[in-house]
Amino acid sequence: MIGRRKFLNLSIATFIMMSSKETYAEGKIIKRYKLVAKPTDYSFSNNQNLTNLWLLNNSCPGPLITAEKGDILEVEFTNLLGEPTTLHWHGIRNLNSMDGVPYVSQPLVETGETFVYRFPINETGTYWYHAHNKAWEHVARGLYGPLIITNNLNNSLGRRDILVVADDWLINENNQVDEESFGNLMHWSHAGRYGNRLSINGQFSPKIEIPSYGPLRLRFINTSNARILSFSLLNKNSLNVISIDGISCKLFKTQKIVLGPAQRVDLLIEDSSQLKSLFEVSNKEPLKVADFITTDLVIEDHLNLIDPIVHHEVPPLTSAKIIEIHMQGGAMGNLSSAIFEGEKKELRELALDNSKLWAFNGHIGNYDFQIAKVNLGDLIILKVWNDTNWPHSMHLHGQHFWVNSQEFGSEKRYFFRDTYLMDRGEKAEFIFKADNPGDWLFHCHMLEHHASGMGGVISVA
Ligand SMILES: [Cu+2]
Repeated sequence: MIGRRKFLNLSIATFIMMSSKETYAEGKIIKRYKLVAKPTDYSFSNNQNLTNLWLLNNSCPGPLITAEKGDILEVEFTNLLGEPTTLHWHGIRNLNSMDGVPYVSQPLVETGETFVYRFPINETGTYWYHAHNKAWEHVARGLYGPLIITNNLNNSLGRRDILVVADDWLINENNQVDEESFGNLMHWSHAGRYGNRLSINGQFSPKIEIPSYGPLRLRFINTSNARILSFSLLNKNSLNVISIDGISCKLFKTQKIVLGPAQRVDLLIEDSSQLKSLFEVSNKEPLKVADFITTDLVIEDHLNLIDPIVHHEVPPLTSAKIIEIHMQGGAMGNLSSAIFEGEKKELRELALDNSKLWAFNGHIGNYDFQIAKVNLGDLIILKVWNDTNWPHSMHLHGQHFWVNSQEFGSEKRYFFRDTYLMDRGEKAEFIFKADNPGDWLFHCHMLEHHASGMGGVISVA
C-alpha cells in the first residue's frame, strides 16, 4: 500500500517529467479528454422513466475514448459523485502510476478533486475504462466506457467500425438501480450480482445503424459486474474472430462468442447486408438484444477494418518462474478458514463480520495482499487452480498473458489476453514476461468476488 505522502512526491515527479515535452513527448500527439463523474438521470429506452445512474459526462456507456497507437492519452478526470473513486484503463499495458488502482498505484480521487491520467498508448485494440473503487457498486451504477486504439483515425471510429458494449443491470420495479442488493452476501458467495436487463450501448433493445453492404468490424465488450454473456447472430454463417482482449489474431471461425466480465472480442462481418439481429444465447431460448438497421448505401471504402497482427510468440518456458495460485472459497466450496489481516479466522466469521468469502493460497485477498514478488524481466507462469464451484473471470493488470485454452472449440490453443474465464475446477497456466515494473493487481473481474477476497498484488521490481 502506498501512502498519500509518498504518492504526492511521486506525482510531482511524474508531472515534471511529463510536462517536459522535449524529453518525453517528442513527436507524440497528446490526445486529451475530460471526464466528469456524477449522478445523472438517464433513459435506457424511449418509453421508460428515468433511471438515476452514476455516469461519466452524462453518457451511458461513458464517452468513447479513441487514440492512435503511439499517441499519449491524457484524461482529466473530475469526481463529483459524493464519494471517492478512480479510473482503471482495462487491458492497457500502462505505467503503474496511471493504472488507477486505489491503495496500490494511486490515492482515491475524492469528491471535488481532479486527477490527470496521462500515459503512452503502445498497442491497438478494443479496451475499456471503469471505476476501480468499490467497483462492484461503481461499475454497476454506470461508471465505465469504451477505449479504442487504432492505427489511424479521424477522431472517431469509421462507420464500419461498430461498438457493442453490453451490460447487465439489476433494475427494480421503480425503474431504478436496485440498491438493496449491493453487498448482498448471497450474491457475493455465489455467481456475483446478476441483473435483470441487458443493455447494448446503453439502450435496451437498440437499433444499431450499419451501412447497407460491405464489411464491418464489431467490437464486443462485456462490462457486466458478474454475468457471463454469449452472443450469436443466429444465421448459418459462423463468426469471424479477429481480435481477443484487444490483441489482433489470425482470423478464425466460431459459432458463438462467450465473454466473461471484462473480456472483449472483435468480429469481422464480411457483408453487413447479412446482419439482422444480435442474440444473447446463454439460455435455451435465444434472447434478441439488438437489431441492426441499414441506413443508406455507402460507397466509402473499407480501409483499416483489420489491425495488422503483431506476433506475440509464446516464449520457451524452460527458465520460467512458477507461482502457484490456489483459488478457494464461495458457496459450496472447501474453504473452512483463511488468514485475514494477519489472523486465521473461520469462514463463517469472515463472512458475517467482514463480508470475506474467497481466498488465494489460504489468504483473504485485498489491495495490500501480495501474492508474489518477481524480478523485472522474469518469465512467469501463474499456475492457477480454480478450486471453487464457480467460474471466475481472472484479470491481470499491466500486461497480457498467454493461456492455453479450449475456449474456442475442442482443440487447446494459446491465446494472448488480459482476462481469462476459468471454469469451476479448471487449472490454467497464465504465462507472461514481467517486463512492466510496478505493483499489479491480479483479481477476479466478477466484481463481488474481488470485493470479498479474490484478489492480490504481483509486484514486479
Ligand atoms: Cu470470481
